[in-house]
Amino acid sequence: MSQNVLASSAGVAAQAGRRRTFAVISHPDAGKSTMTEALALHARVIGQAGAVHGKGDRRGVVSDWMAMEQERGISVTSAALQFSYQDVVINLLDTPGHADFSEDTYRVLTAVDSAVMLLDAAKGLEPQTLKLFEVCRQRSIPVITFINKWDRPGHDALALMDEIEERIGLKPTPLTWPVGIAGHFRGVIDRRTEVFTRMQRSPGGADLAIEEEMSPEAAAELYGADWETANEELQLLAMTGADFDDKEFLAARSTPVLFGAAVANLGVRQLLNVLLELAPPPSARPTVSGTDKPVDSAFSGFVFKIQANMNRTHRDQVAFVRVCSGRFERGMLVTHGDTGRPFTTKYAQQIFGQGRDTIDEAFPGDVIGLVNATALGIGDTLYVSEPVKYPALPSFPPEHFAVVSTSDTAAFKRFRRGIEQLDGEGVVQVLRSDQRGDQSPVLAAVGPMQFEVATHRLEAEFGVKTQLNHLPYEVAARTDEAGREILRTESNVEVMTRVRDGALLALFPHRWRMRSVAGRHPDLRLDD
Ligand SMILES: Nc1nc2c(ncn2[C@@H]2O[C@H](COP(=O)(O)OP(=O)(O)OP(=O)(O)O)[C@@H](O)[C@H]2O)c(=O)[nH]1
Ligand SMILES: [Mg+2]
Repeated sequence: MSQNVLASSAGVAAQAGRRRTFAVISHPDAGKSTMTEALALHARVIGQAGAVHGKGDRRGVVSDWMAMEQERGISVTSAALQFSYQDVVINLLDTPGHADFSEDTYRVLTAVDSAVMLLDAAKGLEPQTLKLFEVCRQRSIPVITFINKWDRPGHDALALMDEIEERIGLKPTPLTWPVGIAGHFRGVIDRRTEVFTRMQRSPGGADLAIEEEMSPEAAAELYGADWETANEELQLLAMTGADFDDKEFLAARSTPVLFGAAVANLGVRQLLNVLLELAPPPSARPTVSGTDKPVDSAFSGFVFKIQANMNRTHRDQVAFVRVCSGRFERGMLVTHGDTGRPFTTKYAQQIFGQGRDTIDEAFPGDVIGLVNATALGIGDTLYVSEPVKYPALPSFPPEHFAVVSTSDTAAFKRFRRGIEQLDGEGVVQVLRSDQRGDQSPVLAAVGPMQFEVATHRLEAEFGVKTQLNHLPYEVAARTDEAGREILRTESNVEVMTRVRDGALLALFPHRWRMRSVAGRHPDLRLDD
């Protein structure tokens, strides 16, 4: 299904220069997985969109490989795809839009050099769009905006530009401009070359769009009022100085904008070309010591995701590593920064949704899958020669808590293994309570959908039916042994140990309850 695209020869810097590593982000349902598929189709990796399972069907989306994703038609976990296009190696990360999975999305954003933000033309800016734009701004991640679903009725194009500028404070610099309002998509004018490309959905929509460059006269004749409106809008844009500026884009102060419809492959080629032309290749990466690690120094990388049981024939655990510097060679002995132990990388793979191929080498920007790397945890650094440590990955305070248990005593070993696995992947956090004992671990989540994924996977992958008993807590704060003693005197408060790192967490029903307890015990340590 996939091809090994990691050609050798040229030096590391040159190899890094031909990588584009980006995440596709947005509010749920804006079309990220569809766009992922469309981009891969375009690069001719997949013969036809959806060809993996059934024609043009949403279920065929390669990046939504998990059973639950296919059943529900939503992404619950991020997925990596690698493919080559022209002379460039693309590492694409499709992220889940739902806020409950935003920890995963934010981790992915630490592993990319830019992001493609999708906006649903009919919905404009949605809550998750705003949050994600803000994260990108804080982290100085350049964002390319794609106004999607232009094949359906939606907002006015200029109004969308105003919304981006006013509500996000990011200057939109459209690279293409649509002819025809949302729902009457005729094609786009390239603002830099002024060339109009007429676009039509291929019959059935599962193949590349049919494109045709057309002279202004022919377009005016064919599209009359639509053509005139588009040209008036272009004049307005020119007057407001909404022109692309490389520096502003790379500093995450402006965002190039394109229009299209991923489901019909309209505007996808233009996006791919913009990614090649404008998205930044990997560059020197900040380390905790304060210095930046140059891409052409010795190999280093970090784990940003762990995922097990990706398909029935590979029931193993994969650690996803973003290569930050140097040349990676399969089998090379690297140091696991967090333990100082040597780690052999015999089973290195290129991941393509659920599929995978052995790879022999990789370069900065690439995402590699290390199979059965059970010693590795999320956020761990790997390197050769000079020690290096990359910053810790963002983690969110949990706000939902539930006791998970199984009445199937014969399955208890599998239950334990499953819980450990989900903890390692960060699907949920696992807490241990002295009162409740080992049989009844407590799951902690940022959002309740994480619980659904956890119980679904315990059943599907470990064969254990479980029950959840939700706990009436909404806030967790770090405390210490002395704090545990103090809190024994308080009702409606429980202290539990986070299994992953042994941290003691005090759970409160509300923030005000936490404040009132803290007020009564000035010596109590509580950090949230
Ligand atoms: N009309 C139209 N529908 C689209 C377009 N792109 C995607 N869709 C549809 O929108 C729905 C959601 O698409 P997805 O690709 O799953 O959206 P997503 O952003 O990956 O969703 P999450 O991963 O759950 O956040 C599906 O029914 C798609 O077929 C488009 O350009 N036009
Ligand atoms: Mg998706």
